[in-house]
Amino acid sequence: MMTWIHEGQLDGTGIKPAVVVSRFNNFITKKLLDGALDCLERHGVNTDDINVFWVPGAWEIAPVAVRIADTGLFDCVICLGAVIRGETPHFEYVSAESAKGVSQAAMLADVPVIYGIITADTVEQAVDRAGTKSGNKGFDAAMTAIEMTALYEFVEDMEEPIDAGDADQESTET
Ligand code: INI
Repeated sequence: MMTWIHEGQLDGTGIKPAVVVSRFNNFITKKLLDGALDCLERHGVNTDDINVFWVPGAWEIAPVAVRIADTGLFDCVICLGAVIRGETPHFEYVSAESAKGVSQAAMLADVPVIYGIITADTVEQAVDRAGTKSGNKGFDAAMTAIEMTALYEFVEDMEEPIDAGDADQESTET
């Protein structure tokens, strides 16, 4: 008896990522983008293979992400934005709908669509998550994208039954 464990490897060699990033609160989103690009490049992604798409606000991220995924030209789509609570209920709508939209895009797309939108009560909290106290959520989203791209590719190529000959680096026998 054996159990096969499958995990995507953190190797971005050869992958073609798209990044969708919103301009609203761009003092934060620029930092998220910097973090994402840093992560992609450190994990072997070729700079020339990265495409960045700017959109006005978090609301616009998911509709663009769906269309980008549908082109079939990219291996993953990384969504970056910053929704910061203000005095109006706008925050609730924008944060909830942008999260729902990215989730729907992820369900429908053939490639991973990764959620890297910060929702914060204060500017300080957003700053913390964009490269200061709490790391950089853009970097984290890019890391997730690399892992999920490898896992999707592995799952797509899987055949039944799995035997030792089918195993590659992503599979570990326990
Ligand atoms: N867009 C954001 O990305 N972050 C916000 O904090 C935000 N707030 O709070 O209003 C925001 N609003 C704009 C929205 O995303 C759309 O661009 C706009 O409503 C046009 O569709």
